[in-house]
Amino acid sequence: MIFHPIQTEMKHIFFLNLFLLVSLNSCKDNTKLETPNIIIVYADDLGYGDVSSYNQGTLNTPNIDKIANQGTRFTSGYSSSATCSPSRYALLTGTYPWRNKRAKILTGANLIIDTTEMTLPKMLRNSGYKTGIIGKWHLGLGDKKINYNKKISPGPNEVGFDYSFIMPDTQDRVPTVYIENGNVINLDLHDPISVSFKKNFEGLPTGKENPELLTMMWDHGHNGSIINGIPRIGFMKGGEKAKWVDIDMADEFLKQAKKYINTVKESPFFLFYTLQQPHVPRTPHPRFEGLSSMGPRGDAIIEADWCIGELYSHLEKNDLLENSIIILTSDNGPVLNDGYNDYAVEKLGDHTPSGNFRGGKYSLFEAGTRVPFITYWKGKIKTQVSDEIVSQIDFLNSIASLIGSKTRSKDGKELDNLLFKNSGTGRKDLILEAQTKTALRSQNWILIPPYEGPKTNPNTNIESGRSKNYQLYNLNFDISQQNNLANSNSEKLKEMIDRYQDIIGK
Ligand code: NG6
Ligand code: CA
Repeated sequence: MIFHPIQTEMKHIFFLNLFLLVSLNSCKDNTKLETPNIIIVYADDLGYGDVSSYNQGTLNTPNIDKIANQGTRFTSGYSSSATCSPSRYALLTGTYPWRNKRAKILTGANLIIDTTEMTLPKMLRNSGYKTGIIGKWHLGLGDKKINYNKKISPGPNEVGFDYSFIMPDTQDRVPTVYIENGNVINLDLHDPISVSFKKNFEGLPTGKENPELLTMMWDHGHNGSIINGIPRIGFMKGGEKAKWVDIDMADEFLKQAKKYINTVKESPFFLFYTLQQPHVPRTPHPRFEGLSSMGPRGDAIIEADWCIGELYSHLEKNDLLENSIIILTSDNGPVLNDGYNDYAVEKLGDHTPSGNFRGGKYSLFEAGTRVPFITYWKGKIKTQVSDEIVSQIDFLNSIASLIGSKTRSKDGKELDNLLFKNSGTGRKDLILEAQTKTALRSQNWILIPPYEGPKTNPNTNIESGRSKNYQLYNLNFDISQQNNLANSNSEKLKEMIDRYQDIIGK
């Protein structure tokens, strides 16, 4: 039979349709081929008890609760470290931070992720995703002395992100400028930026010498350059037009996040939305002032909660909720006085940022790393509470497994069933880290090996978790780690030490 041109075209359409039908069906059967958008909302220093759905504190976070109440809320979800840079390193690489000597709190440092290392955004990009980070970075920039007046590289764009709009380190560290794809926003070459963490630039005021210029007083550290009335860590000169406005930071990151979603929504995308709240200096926009009655720390959490609600509505308006996984968590536990006198301690009232847990940010005790941890996927993840042990270090492997990528990291587990499919079990063991010291959680037991150093940091008033003796706790009966069983249960102690040494390789 001879086809006329029009018939030939119809034949093509017929076979094309048949092909599409077959491939669609095979997609349906093979759930591995799902490519939902991945959005990780990463708060900075948000405590387990700061989120009201965890039923611990007195703050109200209705927008996070709405997501938690339609998703899986993990009660044993961990960050990999009790401080920021190591946690972020582990989340992105799936490698324990104590394996990388440079994964400590960074100040003006160079990039600590090797550009040849596998990362979550690289894995996703290799699988056809657009990848973007908006918010705090704090993983270092460049590979030699950073020149902020030129394109800065390597940075997020060299370790897997197609797009980056970042605050380089923290809100309390200079330079107080945003960097988009390696370029300082609003850079004026007639007013170049210089940065030093050693000494001040001649003639410029500092928090230490000019307290009369401050709108927020420092308590410990934080007495370098004054920017927007706030004294910072380090010294900065120039870049007047490029300096961020602290009270607008949350709105700026949110605006950029929405803009990013609008740009990439036609393809699968990964958005790492890394909020700056409630890290110091806490500078909620005036419209949130007073809403918590806990001063700037509480107000900043209300502001972060609002941002999360706005992001959710934006996804909803764009019909993206069914096809987007939202993960909400925090980089480390809470701290009240982290260097500024902002009344976080005085105005706390009955609120308990650490929940029932002992310690806080910087601590080897539970509150250092046990954080809010919520997964949401409309129509897929059920409303439930899970007590299984999960860690941010598992994101890379779990997401890879979910989307059918073969990439795996060194230390992550494939917990995609548990995180995204309402079934499966979590980890048995997890190494916890705080300021380069490590501990082991194994099932419901905690082992903290002996460490030198102060028991409590006099500035933050947080217990470090360190002791000259072994500590052994059974979280089943002692969630607040009050009864050290190291002496009374030598058998368990030995088993835990062996397990710890097995993993840590000592
Ligand atoms: C500490 C800062 C603290 C905070 C922290 C980093 C002082 C005295 N303290 O060195 O304020 O910036 O670094 O926090 O300077 S993190 O959440 O990014 O790890
Ligand atoms: Ca942090």
